[in-house]
Amino acid sequence: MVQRFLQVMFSLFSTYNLELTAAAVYVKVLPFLTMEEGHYSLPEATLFLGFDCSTQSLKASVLDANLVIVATEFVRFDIDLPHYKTEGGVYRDPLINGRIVSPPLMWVEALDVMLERLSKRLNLAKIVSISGSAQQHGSVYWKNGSFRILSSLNPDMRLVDQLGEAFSLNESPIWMDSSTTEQCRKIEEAVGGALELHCLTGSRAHERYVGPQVRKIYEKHREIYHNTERISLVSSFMGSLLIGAYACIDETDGAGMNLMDIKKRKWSNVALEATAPYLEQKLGKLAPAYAVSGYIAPYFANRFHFNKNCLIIQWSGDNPNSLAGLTLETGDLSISLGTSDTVFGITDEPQPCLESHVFPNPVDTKGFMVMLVYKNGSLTREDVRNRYADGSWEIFNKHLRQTPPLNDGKLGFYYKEHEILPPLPVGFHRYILKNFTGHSLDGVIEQEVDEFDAPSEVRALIEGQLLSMRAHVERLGMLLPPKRLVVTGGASSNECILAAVASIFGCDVHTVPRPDSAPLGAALRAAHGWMCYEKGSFVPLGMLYDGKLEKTSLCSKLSVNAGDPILAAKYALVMRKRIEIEDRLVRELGRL
Ligand code: ADP
Ligand code: XUL
Repeated sequence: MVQRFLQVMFSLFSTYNLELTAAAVYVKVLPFLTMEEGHYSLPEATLFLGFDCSTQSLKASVLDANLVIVATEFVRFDIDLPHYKTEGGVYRDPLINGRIVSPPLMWVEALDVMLERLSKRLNLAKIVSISGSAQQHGSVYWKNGSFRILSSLNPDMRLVDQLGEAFSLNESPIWMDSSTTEQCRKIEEAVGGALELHCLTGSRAHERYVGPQVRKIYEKHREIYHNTERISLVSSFMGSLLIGAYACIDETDGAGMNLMDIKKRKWSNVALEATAPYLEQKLGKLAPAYAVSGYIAPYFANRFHFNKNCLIIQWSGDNPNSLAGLTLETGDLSISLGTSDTVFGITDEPQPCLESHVFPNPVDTKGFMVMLVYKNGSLTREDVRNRYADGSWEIFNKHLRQTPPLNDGKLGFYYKEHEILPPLPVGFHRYILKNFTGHSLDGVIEQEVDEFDAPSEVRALIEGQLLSMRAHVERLGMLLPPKRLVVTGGASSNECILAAVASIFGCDVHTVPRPDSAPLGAALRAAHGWMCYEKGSFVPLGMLYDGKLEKTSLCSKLSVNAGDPILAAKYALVMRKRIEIEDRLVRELGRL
């Protein structure tokens, strides 16, 4: 009875946008949390599930009560769901420059397939809470009247067979999209400039952010805008499926929209007005990452035998969840080498810098996460691998081993996609630094060339990507070398790339047991949200693992020792030259 009452309460809270805090509806219906040697112990035999709905796949990691991974699973969009005909999980519009989208129904079906797979391997009834990560900035448009479909799912049918008509836009703009440059400039102008918008929302206007995307839909497809009752981020979309109601947008992921007042963690009227009318009602409320979104919908309890008490904790972005899974502290830095490359850390006071993205700290009630983002990450490395290393990571690594550090002065800029940082269009630019001795830049001149030999291409790509990161982290004023540098994401399994990170950053490089830290972080946040719910208020995340980190799957290990400091100093010189060339390219070709 109590359970049913709470489910109804949660549905009502989500539907009518009432503020939902764990404390407000706190009733103890789950196993107890106990305090032991400075940390909280989760109840024996409980499991915590974390998802990551990323660009190319849906992944899952399951943690036990000791925070040890007991299962992982993934559904690859191109391979496991070939009927959507995506490439790398996306569609690139051949007619509209920079338009990159994904079908939201594919994410729905991926959840069907994922749960079918997990239910064959695990007793899902043991899962007490679920959270998730998703690619940031993607947006989903629910058609007027879709709440009814979402809240009355039939457990005898798959989700995909019930939600086909739920969207007013069947192709969701995603983080790779760069088709809204015009809207970005108009929004910045309306709020008083790029820096003003950065100070207000945490970022200048970015093409992939939801605000510019919504403004474009309002300007160009007004009927779609008016036929939309709710706009979700990919994160809150997936959370909505699990609770069978519209989930709030998480404050951290919500900062990636150019719509939220970063200091107040509330929608900003100024930014809303600069974007589109009646927007706030379509967005619903914001909620902190540790909050409960609701109980799992009866659909999942009936179809997959989840416990009806299973809590859904707010989903967040993949980068914020990685930060959680890597247990980052102030002074640490993480490099994530996934489909996108990102560099992020935590700070109390972010510097106003137009290149950075500032979000509320995803695992605390105060402080900020600061991040740099590159669109040309793994897919560009794959492209160069396919062109110059026969499509093989082994040959790619052989090229890296046989070329000297600093690449004999060969520098490359590889943009297979329109880049975010710097804002340059598609194109490859290659230079050879003449007269470079490694001691100073005096007399060094760059000569543009068409192509290098294959091994040098590979080294120029990797060194170029990492030098850019080091240079822009320096511009941000973050601690370098960091206290701890942790590398994650698919390419962090490549030891040659890790060795290049150690040489260029001149510090030790750490990794975590698995390269996919986003689903791991989500599973940890599921446990954290459950713990806060149990306590009836926010509890620091560290209370889950302080003093026992090394016994968990969260513990990072030293993978590569710091490179030679003399070499790191030489890289610093090349980095200065590279930034000079980059600034010039931006002046000549950039989208500003
Ligand atoms: P996502 O952003 O979709 O979560 P992942 O973190 O799962 O991406 O990373 C996927 C990418 O990892 C692939 O596109 C692939 O290029 C890259 N990858 C996998 N193995 C290697 C390797 N040995 N060397 C370099 N990159 C790799
Ligand atoms: C972050 C960003 C990407 C996506 C990739 O701002 O755009 O890292 O989150 O999934």
